Amino acid sequence: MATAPQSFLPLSKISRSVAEWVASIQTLTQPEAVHWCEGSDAEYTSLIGELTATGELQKLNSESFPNCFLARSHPSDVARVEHLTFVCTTQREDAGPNNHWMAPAEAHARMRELFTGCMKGRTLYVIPYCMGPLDSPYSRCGVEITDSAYVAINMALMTRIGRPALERIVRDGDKFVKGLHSVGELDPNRRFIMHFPEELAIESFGSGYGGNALLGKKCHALRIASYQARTEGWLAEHMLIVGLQSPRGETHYIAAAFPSACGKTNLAMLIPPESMPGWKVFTVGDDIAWLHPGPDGRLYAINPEAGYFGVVPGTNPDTNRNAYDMIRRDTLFTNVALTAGNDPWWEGLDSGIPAIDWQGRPYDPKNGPAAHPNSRFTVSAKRNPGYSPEADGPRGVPISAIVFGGRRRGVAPLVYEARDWAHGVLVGASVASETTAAAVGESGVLRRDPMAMKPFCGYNFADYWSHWLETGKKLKAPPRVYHVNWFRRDAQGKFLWPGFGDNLRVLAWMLERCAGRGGMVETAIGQLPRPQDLDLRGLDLPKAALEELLSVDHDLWRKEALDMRTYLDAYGTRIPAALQSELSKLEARLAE
Ligand code: SAT
Ligand code: MN
Repeated sequence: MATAPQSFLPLSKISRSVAEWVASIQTLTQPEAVHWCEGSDAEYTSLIGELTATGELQKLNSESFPNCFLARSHPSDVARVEHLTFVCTTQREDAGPNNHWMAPAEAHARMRELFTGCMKGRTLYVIPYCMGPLDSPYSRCGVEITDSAYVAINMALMTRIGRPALERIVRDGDKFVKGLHSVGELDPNRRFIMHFPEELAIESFGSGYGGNALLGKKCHALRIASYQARTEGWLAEHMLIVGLQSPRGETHYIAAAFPSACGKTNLAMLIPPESMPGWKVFTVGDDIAWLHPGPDGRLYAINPEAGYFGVVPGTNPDTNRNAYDMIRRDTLFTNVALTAGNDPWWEGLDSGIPAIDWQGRPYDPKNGPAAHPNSRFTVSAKRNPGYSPEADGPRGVPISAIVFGGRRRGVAPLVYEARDWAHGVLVGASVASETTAAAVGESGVLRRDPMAMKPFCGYNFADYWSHWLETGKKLKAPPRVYHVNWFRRDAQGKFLWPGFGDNLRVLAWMLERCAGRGGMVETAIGQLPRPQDLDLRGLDLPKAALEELLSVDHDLWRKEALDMRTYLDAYGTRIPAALQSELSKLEARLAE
């Protein structure tokens, strides 16, 4: 418990180990000033004021977008940089073929050189944060040191920061993740995001953008936490958590993993179609889930975050009414365009005209989209009209179904159900998806992205799949496992499924299955709904489209299984035998 006198202590006096670490970083980076973040509203307002004064933030039209601001990042600093992101374990094999690896001593030496004196003339911000509700046994804390006030205000919206987090660190016995960040000179040639899972440490230099710089998010809550989760017996996953209340009044929670920029925020905030009256949707989280086997043998989830860092383009009243309303106040926008009236503008909005593009130039279609395709909003989850009252609960929510998905033109049907947990692990491990603008590199290239964790798993995937299989054994009532593909296209390249709110039709079938009611047909890849098993009332979907969406082409799937085998081979003998055997069983079923 936090003791009353601590509330009066200066932040620098609450935890001796945090203070000592801060002092050592101060010596290394030589900042002009040190600012310990309290986490108060007044502090947020004053940081915003400072950033507006320097021009790093621009106030938006305060009538249409009250308390909203625009940040423009350096044009070469607009997404995560996977090729510069490293997992630094003592043994190379512990990082696995899924990660870039560097020996810890070499990584520390390189980063030391970059950090030496890098904060001269700047302010060092100390941001104590708690990932998860402050009173949850499942939450874990960290401290981010940064020289970016933009990072500080984003962390204030995205996590629980300040004094209460620091008090929790003391209650945790001074155990916390040390995250050191500097924007440096924003030079893409002097940019590294290093993770030291064995030391619970992160060192990030040279980028001010999202997942590279907000260290509580991908760096801590996924890469470091996945490693920590394996040793402690839980799972840190790239999953949204959504509660669905059926017209019968039953509420079930689903956790769903999709790669970045594949619609997790939209699914987490889904608006039921008018033709499905009586359904209610509650958001617990939109990006990350920490999953724990609970005392009753079910799997429980908390959202370690407290806000959303969502993709802006495409957000409009038809695709996501709640998100559209949510970001009309108290929101930070990064890399969107502006109208002449100083409103934010992005592709997919049905009103307004862009006047200034995301780089601050007069808008000219010759320069590409007005808003960057990976432009983002940062907003507190409390602004979401569908925010679940359970999201702040310490025990988390019980998960009935786990969903994996990717962005695929073909092969994967609209939905299928795994035969059991072990088969579900293969289904998750087989996720493949076309790349998006969330990471630097070519978009639209198909790559394997197991459990949507390719960029985020802090250790060897082979060990990670073993851990998944072991976790299943601890569950008396494991969630059912599904795979979905909202992005299947016809021969002309047109999407076959409307997506967005209509995805509820697929989720509703899953819940019927979980309740032991939903119908299905057995196929080689798993169980699929028959057309009559889906609630399609009010949806104008051509019969041929539905048939294609629910089809399983054995020739294509044999190729898929072969490709999966080649992919798994890269992991050598560490691959769990149970996963190999699930793949062999799939191959045998496809050969029949
Ligand atoms: O990594 S970010 O936090 O910038 C966003 C994402 O890729 O999901
Ligand atoms: Mn994500």
